[in-house]
Amino acid sequence: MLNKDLPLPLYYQIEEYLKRKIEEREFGVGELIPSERELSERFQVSRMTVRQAVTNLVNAGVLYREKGKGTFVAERKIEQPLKGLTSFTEDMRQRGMSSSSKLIAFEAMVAPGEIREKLKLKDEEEIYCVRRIRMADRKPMAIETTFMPVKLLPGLTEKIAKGSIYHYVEQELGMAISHARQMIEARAADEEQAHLLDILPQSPVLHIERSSLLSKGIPFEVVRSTYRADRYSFISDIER
Ligand code: 16G
Repeated sequence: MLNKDLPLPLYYQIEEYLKRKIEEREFGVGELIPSERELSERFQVSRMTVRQAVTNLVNAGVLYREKGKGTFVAERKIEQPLKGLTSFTEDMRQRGMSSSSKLIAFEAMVAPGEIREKLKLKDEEEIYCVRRIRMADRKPMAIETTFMPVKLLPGLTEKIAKGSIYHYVEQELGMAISHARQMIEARAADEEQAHLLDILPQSPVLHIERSSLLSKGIPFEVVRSTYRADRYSFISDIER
């Protein structure tokens, strides 16, 4: 029951109630939750209040709506620790999920200015531009555009790019990946990203830019990724 004397808004208390039911698996993944009418009767609140709670949970990726059908429990988000320089393939394997990639672009080109600077290349040096949709258990999670100097990975092929690039760099080429700097920011999906990620345009996404170095401080990749914010959260442990 809701406590009207608490200084917590009623919609917030309903959100907590729904989250608890999901955690206790009373409402399982993919199951329909009670309708707005049922919830407003159960809690003796207006449908506006219920709608606010449900909308907040939809925006947080806990629930999803299907037109004409109702509101359902979403799969749990992938919680990605922000430590350890890991690859998508490793991250998925660690979770017992399958990883695959849809290759949407693979080309060699002269590096555009900004990328050239980040990869510390000379004017005419070429890069590979690899664009992949990264899938976990066959569902699209992220779009990743990777720029790598051709001179460091001269034998890169489409087949390799469909698998793990980190595996290729370390196991096949014997180079050590050692360090990366990463920036994460919130964005809204544009039409193309939404189409590729199977979400609605303007849905929240996480834009990540990673620059990675090999052991001697040699830059080997700049990666621009767009992650589905309803499927991913990034977790860091912090100490004081
Ligand atoms: C991760 C990295 C990406 C890297 C890729 C290699 C982020 C947020 N993540 O997706 O930078 O290029 O792994 O994965 O940038 P792979 O070895 O499976 O090809």
